[in-house]
Amino acid sequence: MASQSLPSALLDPASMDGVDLDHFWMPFTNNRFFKQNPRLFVAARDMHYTTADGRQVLDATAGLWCVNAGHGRAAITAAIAEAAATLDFAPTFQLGHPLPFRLASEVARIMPEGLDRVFFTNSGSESADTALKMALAYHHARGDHTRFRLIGRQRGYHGTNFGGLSVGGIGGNRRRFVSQVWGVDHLSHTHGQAVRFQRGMQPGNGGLAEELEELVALHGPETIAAVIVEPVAGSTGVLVPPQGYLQALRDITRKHGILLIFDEVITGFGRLGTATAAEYFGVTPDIITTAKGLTNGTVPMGAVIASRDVHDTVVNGSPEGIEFFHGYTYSGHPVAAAAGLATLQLYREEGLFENAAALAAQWEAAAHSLADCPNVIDIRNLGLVAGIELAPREGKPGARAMEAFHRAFDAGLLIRVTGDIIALSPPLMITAAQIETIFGMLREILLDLA
Ligand code: PXG
Ligand code: PLP
Repeated sequence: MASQSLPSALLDPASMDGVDLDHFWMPFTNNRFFKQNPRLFVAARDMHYTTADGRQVLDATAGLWCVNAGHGRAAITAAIAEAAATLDFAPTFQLGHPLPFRLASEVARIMPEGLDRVFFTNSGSESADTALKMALAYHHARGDHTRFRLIGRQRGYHGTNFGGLSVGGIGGNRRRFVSQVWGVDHLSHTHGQAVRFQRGMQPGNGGLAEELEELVALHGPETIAAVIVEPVAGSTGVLVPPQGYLQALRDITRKHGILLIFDEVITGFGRLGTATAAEYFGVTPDIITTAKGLTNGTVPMGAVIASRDVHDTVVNGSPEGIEFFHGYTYSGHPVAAAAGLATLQLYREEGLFENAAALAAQWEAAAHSLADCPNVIDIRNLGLVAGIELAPREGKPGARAMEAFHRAFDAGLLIRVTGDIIALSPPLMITAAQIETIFGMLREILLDLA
């Protein structure tokens, strides 16, 4: 029965037997360095990973901003196993099954008032491209055929597919891929150089949102379909918006008939202590994109939540037949939808968003306690997110933070670095004591780092 014993040996994540590092071309990785210096996790439970050499590593990043309920949660893994055993796959093109309908209702329940039509994807990148296409479809259905421009923001991250890449504003991700979506423009990012070590939101909007009026004047409002922003920019290194900025964007987009998209792939599902950043800031966009925390990172899935108006305009305003020519084989996949249902239930039962809100002030104080460490040039925070910016080493941008990352890993702490910025975003199940541990360990590392 060799054919039956084979899979479990292959699937054992705790065994390095027969692992060859050559074939997996790793994403966003220095492959040549990694394969000389591999760092592997083999298990995870609650707030900790276990490494291949048997050490515990405290997860200060919720994996990649996605494991909001903590690792290895039994209710979620049981739901996944049951769904896989009961209905492994069923199409959602012209057919259906109950799970994505149930999950869509549960997602709609925690979205801002009026946003209750849910389109499923498999990632944040697909969510971004889906939202942009929805915006184009919306204007088209209204007979507004000249609105094709999409506006993003410098330093924005909306994934790596062509749409999200085009509105995104991270040069390194874009430069080698010349064939991008046409007609895109960008707002300035929101990081005021003058304001450093600001706790929470930056004061004053500084006229940043009003730049949108300039783009409207430049291109003509009748050519602009949508503006997409992360309410708090995550991937680029935690940029918190100034007070009033998002509301001003809302006012200007509404005035000109432009749709506003919040990319909440990171901020969605409790990161700021509320279900969405839209709720946190009290500003309701027309479309919200999510992924990551929707399934607690267990099964790939994203969701794009549209306003009733956007949905009804596209669905009722299209000719007979398919209304929106878009979708993925796995949109509403049963195993992912089951994971999503169990995840949302866990967030609710354990009050995890509330826990994040309750700990945000302590998190802020602990993060800013690092202000006196050498080479720390800025600290930013909101909810359970913090960015700690280090001065770059002369001629070697990113090297200092990367060394901090390696030292932290070896000391038993998982942090995330982007350029010379350390980004922290722990599972929302974190305790007050674990917050002190994270920043205590970071202090030791920073004090010792040249
Ligand atoms: N939008 C936003 C706002 C994101 O943060 C995506 C879209 C793309 O999601 P997918 O699932 O396609 O990766 C993201 C993802 C980091 C890091 O280290 C951030 C992301 C992904 C991986 C690493 O900051 N954000
Ligand atoms: N490429 C080919 C050749 C396909 O047939 C399909 C789907 O049928 C895709 C890409 C898209 O795959 P997905 O629906 O998983 O995004």
